[in-house]
Amino acid sequence: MNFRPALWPSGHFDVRFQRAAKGSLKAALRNFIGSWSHCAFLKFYLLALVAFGEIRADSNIDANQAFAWGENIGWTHWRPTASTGADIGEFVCAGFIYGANVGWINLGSGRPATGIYYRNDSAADFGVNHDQQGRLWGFAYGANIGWINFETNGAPRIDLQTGKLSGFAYGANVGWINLGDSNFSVRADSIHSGADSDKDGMADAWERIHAGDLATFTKDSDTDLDGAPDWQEYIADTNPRDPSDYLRITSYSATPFGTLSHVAWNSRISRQYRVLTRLELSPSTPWVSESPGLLKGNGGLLSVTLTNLLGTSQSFIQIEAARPLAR
Ligand SMILES: [Ca+2]
Ligand SMILES: [Ca+2]
Ligand SMILES: [Ca+2]
Repeated sequence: MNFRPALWPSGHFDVRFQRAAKGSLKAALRNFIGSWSHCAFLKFYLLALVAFGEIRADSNIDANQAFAWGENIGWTHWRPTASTGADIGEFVCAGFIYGANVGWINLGSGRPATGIYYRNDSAADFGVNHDQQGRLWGFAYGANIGWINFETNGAPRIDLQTGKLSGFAYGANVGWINLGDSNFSVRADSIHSGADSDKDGMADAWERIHAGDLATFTKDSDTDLDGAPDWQEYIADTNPRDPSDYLRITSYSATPFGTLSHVAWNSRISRQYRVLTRLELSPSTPWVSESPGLLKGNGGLLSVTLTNLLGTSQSFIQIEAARPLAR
């Protein structure tokens, strides 16, 4: 066996293993959008955003799947405009939801005081957090309706593969708000990594969780000397301070003549994986993505069975990790 960490373009990285073998709602929603989008309040609000320098990245909510439903408050729009709408991040959410009956609801500033998660212990540091694994928790706030709690009973989540939200948020003044079910859902097209202020390829929040600062990890550092640079450990969400934890193939087996090959590796719930193969390492032989494409991490060993290596004298297998819905 020959394990070789290797760089991979586009912010991914991989480990390689060399095998030596023989072998109806829509119209109503449009009307809703039309009814509020020209109101004076919205224009005033946008001007206020410009004046206070609060313009941020565009909302990552899909323009065609942007509504949640509250039995007591009707539809709420998670992307009232691209610049004001909700932003689902890897660590925190930000931006605004708008409901014709309840006004604006703030998901947070996008700048938690700790630089990681909102503490939700004061009006100066509130918002909805994301645990990197799909669970949403914390408080949103509407000036007209008070606090909206994203908590355990409502089980609010984002599906890391589809971007669809599900579960409920609860406000004492407005009751339950359904984020999505089999009939509709708010859906995010991407999940933002959050700030990378030192531009080293690692989300600042992840650096703070593992190092407590932004200075310890650099573009070239490998803090635990396990052969996987810190930035690669971020992409794979492995522990940059544990030399026994890095993305690697943990087992491989094949039937005679390569009829079936079985490969397994350690995975994280917060990440997705792709298996690629090639017969030669020459540039003219491209990596080929194996079915079924992106695989969801489960926190344990993931495995696939390959059937296309029959009769090859050698093949190379690569596991690629990626942040879910990365853009
Ligand atoms: Ca950083
Ligand atoms: Ca390392
Ligand atoms: Ca490590």
